[in-house]
Amino acid sequence: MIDKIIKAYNEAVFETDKEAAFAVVYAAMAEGLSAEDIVFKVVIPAIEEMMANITRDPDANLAQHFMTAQIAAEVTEKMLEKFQQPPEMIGRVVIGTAAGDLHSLGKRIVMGCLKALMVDVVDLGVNVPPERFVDEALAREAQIIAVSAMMVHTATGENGARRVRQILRERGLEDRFRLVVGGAPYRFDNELYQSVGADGWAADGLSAGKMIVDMIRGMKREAV
Ligand code: B12
Repeated sequence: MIDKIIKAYNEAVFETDKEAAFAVVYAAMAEGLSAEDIVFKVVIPAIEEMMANITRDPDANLAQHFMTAQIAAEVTEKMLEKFQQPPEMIGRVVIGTAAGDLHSLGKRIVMGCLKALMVDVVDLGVNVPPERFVDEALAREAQIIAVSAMMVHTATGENGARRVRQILRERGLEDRFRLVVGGAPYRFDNELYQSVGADGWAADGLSAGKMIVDMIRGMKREAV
């Protein structure tokens, strides 16, 4: 039964048909599949398959990429309400696009993947001043500050991740938060994240989600 559901869900996602994806999910629940199985056996593998397709085919359709994450986030949010035991959220991320940068699609894909991986996400939007990343991370008790930047000057400039790192240092908050970055400039130069003072980077939404989950788990282990 599960194979049939996975196939139908993947087809709906491939067609970027959110309604069809939800119809598959609700039909599967009517047949007895649990909300937990839908998230962990259907939704997350679908993101993995889409990312694998994109890696194989650099011309893969952006709409499919985007909608896979969007549908994953929405299905996960609905399923969380139906989990038998309230799921333990792994941690919290504040995410935004660097000051001066209005590109939002990559960030939204990362958010979709994080939600499907049980990470709470606070979306600060686009064009976010560096001080706000830090203030919100403190106010929301996040573990991770995530800065998306699609342009070279917003990735490397003085008002992006570099400044966030400086503020963390000035306020003595470096032990409290990890800083992660992503976006096209980091894909072209895999060492760039270090020169802007970040603790990590990832090339796509799913790797971003997994890196952040590992980082939060590491922080929790260190705190024990
Ligand atoms: C779509 C797009 C736009 C759209 C944005 C719509 C939107 N709402 O996002 C619009 C039309 C608004 C736009 C505007 C501009 N754009 Co534009 N845009 C693009 C384009 C074609 C695609 C970007 C995109 O969405 N990629 C798809 C997503 C899925 O990929 P991604 O963002 O890299 O995200 C993935 C990973 O990087 C990672 N990731 C992303 N964020 C994060 C964060 C973290 C923490 C982690 C871990 C991972 C991670 O996971 C994501 C999901 O897998 C790129 C070209 C390109 N091929 O990259 C140019 C591009 C980025 N734009 C560019 C430019 C110059 C501009 C403009 C200045 C154009 C102009 N003259 O007005 C303006 C800038 C406006 C501004 N101030 O921001 C240049 C930047 C050049 C440079 N070297 O700096 C590019 C590279 C085009 C080019 N070749 O010249 N743009």
